[in-house]
Amino acid sequence: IGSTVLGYPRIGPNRELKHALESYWASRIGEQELRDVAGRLRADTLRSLKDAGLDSIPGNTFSFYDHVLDTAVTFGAVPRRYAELGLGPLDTYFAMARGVESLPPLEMTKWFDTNYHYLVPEVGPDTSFSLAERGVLDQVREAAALGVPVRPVLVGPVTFLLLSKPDPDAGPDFDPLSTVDSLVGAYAELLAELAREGVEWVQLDEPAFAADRTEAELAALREAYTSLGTLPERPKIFVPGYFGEFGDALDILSEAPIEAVGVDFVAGEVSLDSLSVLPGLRDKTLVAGLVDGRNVWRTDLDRALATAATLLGLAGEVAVSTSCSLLHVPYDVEAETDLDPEVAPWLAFAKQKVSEVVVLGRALREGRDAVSGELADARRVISARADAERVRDERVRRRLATLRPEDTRRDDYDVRKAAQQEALGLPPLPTTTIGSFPQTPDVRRTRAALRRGSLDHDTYTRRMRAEIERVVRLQEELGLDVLVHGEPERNDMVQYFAEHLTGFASTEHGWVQSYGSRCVRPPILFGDVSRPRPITVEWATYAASLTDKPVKGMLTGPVTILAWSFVRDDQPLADTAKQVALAIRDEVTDLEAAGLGVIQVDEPALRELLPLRAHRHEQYLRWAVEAFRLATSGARASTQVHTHLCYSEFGDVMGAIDALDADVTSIEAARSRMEVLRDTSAAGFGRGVGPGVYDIHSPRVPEVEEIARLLRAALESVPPSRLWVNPDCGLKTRNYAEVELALRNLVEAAAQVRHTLR
Ligand code: THG
Ligand code: ZN
Repeated sequence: IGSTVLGYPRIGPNRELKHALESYWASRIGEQELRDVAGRLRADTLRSLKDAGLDSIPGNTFSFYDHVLDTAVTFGAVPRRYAELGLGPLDTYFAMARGVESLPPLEMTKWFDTNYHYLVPEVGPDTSFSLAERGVLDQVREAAALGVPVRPVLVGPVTFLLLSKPDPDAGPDFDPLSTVDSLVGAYAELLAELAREGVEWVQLDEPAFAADRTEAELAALREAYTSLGTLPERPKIFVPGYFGEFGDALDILSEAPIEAVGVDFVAGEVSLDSLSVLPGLRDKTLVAGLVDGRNVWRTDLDRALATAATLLGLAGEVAVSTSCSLLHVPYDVEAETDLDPEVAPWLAFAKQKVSEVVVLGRALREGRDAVSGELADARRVISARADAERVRDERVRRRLATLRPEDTRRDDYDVRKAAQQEALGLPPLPTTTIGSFPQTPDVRRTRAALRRGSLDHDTYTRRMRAEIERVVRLQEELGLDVLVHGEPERNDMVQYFAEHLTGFASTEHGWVQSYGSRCVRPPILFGDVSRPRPITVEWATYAASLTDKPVKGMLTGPVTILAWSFVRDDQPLADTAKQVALAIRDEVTDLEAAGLGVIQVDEPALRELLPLRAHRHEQYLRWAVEAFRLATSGARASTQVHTHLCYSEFGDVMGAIDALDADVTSIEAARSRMEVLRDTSAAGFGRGVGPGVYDIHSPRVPEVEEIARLLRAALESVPPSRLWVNPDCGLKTRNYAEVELALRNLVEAAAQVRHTLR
């Protein structure tokens, strides 16, 4: 394998795929035009990987929407309700991804601890796996025709089943993993066809084994690769596990009849001792993931080579790669013309990371002298970054060093509750929204014009104020109790704050796929963080000046800012979190001083950063909770602190949510029918809680009676004095027509249920 990468971005250097997909969905272009764009993107990727000099080039890295969905379709796991729509193959695929009018899409959830989302396959006792779709083979042939033999990449069969959920008709005890033999049989069919096509290597990713796994799951891994390894007709098999330590899975794979295993040396704390006791590795290729596939810093090549050198005696062959797929980083630093010139040389995006892997591969094969120039270059950059004054701000460090325990503690909740009731005078079951209102094309255009410099600042402010006024009037007219300004000035809740804090750099083209055609541009957190001046105060106070109702100030919490940024790797995440927390704390203080009596600090990514291995949970949750409390504990007792969390899997972090000590917590719950409330009461949660009663992920407008029913269900576990009424999440992706109707129903439902309380 020599030098390789585990995967590559696919949205296009200028988001060509996004634009083509959205045009296709809007019927502005046809299927052939979409396929042509896709073909050109694939060809460009192959050419650039080949020209860079990689020894082994990954194939099948393209996807129209999601690679887990591709795997499901490849092996025939298309739920009947989608097949029965009678659409062509591509539109059936998009129906699973996005839904159609009559049918919601498959569930979507986070890909391990990343900000990428995959579609959750459904598997039942009747799912019959087979090689149902031959797109993988098409991509292999297409690459061969371009003179680029590839190593097709697929999600491995065991990870695929571990990411799947039982289909709606499966019994309560059904475990998707029980179908592993049938799925492995389908993979075997594919492997045989790939071998006949002349494919030398195939890559089957098993990242699910970087998390804790049961004996039964490990046994399934052993059986799957024993069975695939002993097939009479197959390519060589390479199985990487990434996003953490491969652990027991590595023992199993080192004994399995396969040819290569991949280990993540960036995210995983891999001890050489643990590798040296694996005799099975001695006749295998160990693919060392030495270049960080998820972050944007230039690699310390000397250190990577030192690690590689220690591996040489342990495996039959040592190859080098990225730690995981490059899907999680942008394409090319060179495309950035506005990057901070001191920071730019410290960075490597996908294209630069490919070059780093190539250099490492040559150093291993030909000796360090063959690449001495490149190594010297990297050394210079690494030491420039380490010594840069820009990275350190002594005032920030002094402030952190002098923090006291009381800086993360507020008054007792009883005291706060009384003070807030006095200050705000809210009714039982108060109504509010999560913060953002629909982002109209007009608002987007205004922001873009300011950025381009084609709109002066005063006109921009005037237009934003007009939008805020519209949103405030609408909320007053609807009769909501706690209003928001609607966030028209924000593109993305993390990007916006990063643009206003020191220590962050922003990119122009650094898009990373979040799901389907949707992308984010993670900011780059390179140095000590501080807040030079107030960020949101101007907008929030303007909104407050328009109404007698309480207005809620809206901030993003430290954990979420870290989770959705590229973070520095030169100090513990916990320290970086504290710095961000102090910056948010300053904003809380200023909002409060400006008269805002309610302040929300969102932490939608709290669950996302939870480490994959349970033994690391406690430490993570400790600093995550501490950072939130540091951000919010400067607030007076009479100031009501809210937080908001997305995604339903809260079970693991319920204790931590409680420990945030927010006065009010709003959570996604509409789709899980208030089940989440049982978890909150089980965790002894004793403060305000707002289970979402309007699912904003769907265009459907809930009826009054439906919302009232949810509220009555909620009242079974939460007393009326603590229950809030709000949508599931921000409204920015919806349109005003839906939102107005839904909020009207929400206010009416709250009124009806309030009435029955007397
Ligand atoms: N911000 C960031 N990460 C996120 C979310 C976010 N991860 C989780 C979740 N929210 C992902 N959801 C979305 C929803 C919409 C979009 C992206 C991620 C989206 N992006 C625009 C697009 O692709 O056209 C671009 C947005 C922009 O102009 O900045 O619509 O909220 N960081
Ligand atoms: Zn949300």
